[in-house]
Amino acid sequence: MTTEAIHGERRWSAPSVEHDRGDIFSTTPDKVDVDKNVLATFFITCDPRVTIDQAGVIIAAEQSVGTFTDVSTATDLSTKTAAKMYSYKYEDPSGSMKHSGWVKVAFPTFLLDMDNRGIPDLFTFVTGNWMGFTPIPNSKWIDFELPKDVLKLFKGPKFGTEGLREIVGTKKSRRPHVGITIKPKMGVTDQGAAQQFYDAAMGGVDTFKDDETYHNQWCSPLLDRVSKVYESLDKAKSEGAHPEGDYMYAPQVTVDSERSLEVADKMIAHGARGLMLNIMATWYPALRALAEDPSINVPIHLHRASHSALTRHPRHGISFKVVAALGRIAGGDMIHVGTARGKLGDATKFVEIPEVMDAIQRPMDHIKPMIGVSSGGLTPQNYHYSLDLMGLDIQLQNGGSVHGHPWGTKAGATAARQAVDAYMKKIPIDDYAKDHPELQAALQFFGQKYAVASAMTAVPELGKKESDYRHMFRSE
Ligand code: RUB
Ligand code: CA
Repeated sequence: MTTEAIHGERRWSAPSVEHDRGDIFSTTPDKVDVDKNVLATFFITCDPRVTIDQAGVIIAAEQSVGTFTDVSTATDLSTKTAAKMYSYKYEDPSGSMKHSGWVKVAFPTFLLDMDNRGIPDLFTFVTGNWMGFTPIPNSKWIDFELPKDVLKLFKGPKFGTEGLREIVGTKKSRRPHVGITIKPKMGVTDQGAAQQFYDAAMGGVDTFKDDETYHNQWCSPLLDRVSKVYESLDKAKSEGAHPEGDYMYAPQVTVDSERSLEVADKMIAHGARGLMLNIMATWYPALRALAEDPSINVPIHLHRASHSALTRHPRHGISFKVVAALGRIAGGDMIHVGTARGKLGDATKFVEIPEVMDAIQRPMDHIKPMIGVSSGGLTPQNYHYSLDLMGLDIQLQNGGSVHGHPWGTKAGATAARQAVDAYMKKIPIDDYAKDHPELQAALQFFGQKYAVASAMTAVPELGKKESDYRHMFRSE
């Protein structure tokens, strides 16, 4: 006896390995109304029983009105409420390998409640259950587009690239900003942090921030530190440091969401003119609450510690491009995007970083562009890789390279600014270093120390080419 005989007339069935309801859950690109659908691109690898177009149908079904079997409760309304796979492409262009590739799915906006549920709703629909599906063991969310009406619900960055340049005083020069992080990561007192930043300011650093684990330390209470750091930066300014503009120190406001506004308000009352939030730890609601609150009139620096747990696997997870673009929509003014070289750099970054920069800086209606923060084992010697890849609207975020300079923090900061000047003047850094002793010392010190590491990251892993990584990031 068939299932239909037992249950009566079949109205419609959810696609699964056995069923295929492309008639309900798929369409063609020309039939997708971009004003009425959230579009998402995934790179997937399927069980050999399933081709990627079937997988696209499975995704669209599970994330809208399908389940693993027929259900007697399905109505005509259910069939009209379907998400649809509208495009797919096999990874192997010859078509002989049909089990991995790109699928694009359109989620009708009437399914979502972005007005009230915002980005959490987007995640629930777009990544939902299906990324754990047995027939699709690997999947990566690599891109998305929101209709204009949905984008209008978000305010985006209050400051963005131009607002930050206004504060730092670089609207004319258009040079990259030089940032500094407290080091060591932990165990620095509030007074110690203030001293580090004073020295860095005297050497020419523009912006200052906590490290990702440094927050309200027993040896450095948050609010005391905010006051002390700003006193030291004001002192540096009164002594002639940073004549171009203002300072921005972004102390960390990565706390439970319901406390973020209260903590931020206190920080601002103690003089904070910037905030740092680890978007991966709080996720988007905390950011949006801060960014869209009228009382928070300072830029928000987005750290991303722990993003690799989600973004690093080439075939599974969520691309950092998606994470960063949502950070922009939710109101971050600057965001870590990595380095091509240095302790976190590898050949994948040469492909990934331009994609991320495009996501945070391309025109997007009223949503302002962000500054990309390049960080992780940066030294004056490897700045140019980041600058070539990312352009000038970036912040070169230093830690070890400045505090680890053989002559100390002030000389390290001076060397950092000299390296930026050399780049802006298009003078080879070794030539520029000849009459800039701090830079010369930095190049010698870090050149010897990291020659092996730099050489390793300069060579694509296991003989692979950059193009071998494209599928991780490109929509195709
Ligand atoms: C940099 C640092 C940053 C991470 C972030 O310190 O601590 O938090 O590198 O990396 P240092 P990313 O300059 O001493 O390495 O920007 O890739 O998220
Ligand atoms: Ca750090």
